[in-house]
Amino acid sequence: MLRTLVLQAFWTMLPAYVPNNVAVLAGGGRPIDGGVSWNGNRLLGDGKTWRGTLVGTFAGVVLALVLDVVRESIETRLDVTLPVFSVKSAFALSFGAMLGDIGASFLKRRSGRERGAAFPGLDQLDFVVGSLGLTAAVAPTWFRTVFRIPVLVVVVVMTPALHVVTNMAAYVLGLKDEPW
Ligand code: CTP
Ligand code: K
Ligand code: MG
Repeated sequence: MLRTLVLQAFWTMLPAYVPNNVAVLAGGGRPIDGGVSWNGNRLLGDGKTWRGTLVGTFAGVVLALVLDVVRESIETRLDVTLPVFSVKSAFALSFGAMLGDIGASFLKRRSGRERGAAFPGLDQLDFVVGSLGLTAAVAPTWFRTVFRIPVLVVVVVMTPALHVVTNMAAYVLGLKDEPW
């Protein structure tokens, strides 16, 4: 029961987990805010770039479509029912995750935090809120079918833990400047 929920939650959220990590690898180039400041602080900062956002979003969508292709064989192997991603849901999960992270940087700058500063809680959940929010908005029927309450609960509990572990790993591997 819990095993099924964890597998379903993880599978469904993979297209939301991957974009921000790909952005770390792909980032660089022109910042989205074009260097503009507001009340003495950058609008978003140099850590939110067009390239990171585009490549990250694209990676999430491609991943979802690959998951669709391998779904049936994984279902048989793991004896679990897994959701099918539509292009719309794939895009919303992926781009929503990037939007949530961008929104968090906007809030960090408004509270005077420099690029890279930690904002515990927000750092771990920004992309979940963005991802679920955008998906609920643009693919409401898909959202209601896939994100049943128990799945949502597992997503909200499991994601911060996964976020901490993956960012720690990226930091140890020298891919990220800070472990959050
Ligand atoms: N990145 C990017 N575009 C994004 C998100 C991330 O290019 N939309 C890249 C940037 O190189 C960024 C790195 O991924 O520095 C790490 O992402 P993150 O930790 O979210 O950014 P920070 O640099 O820590 O900036 P912030 O304080 O605004 O979160
Ligand atoms: K972040
Ligand atoms: Mg950071």
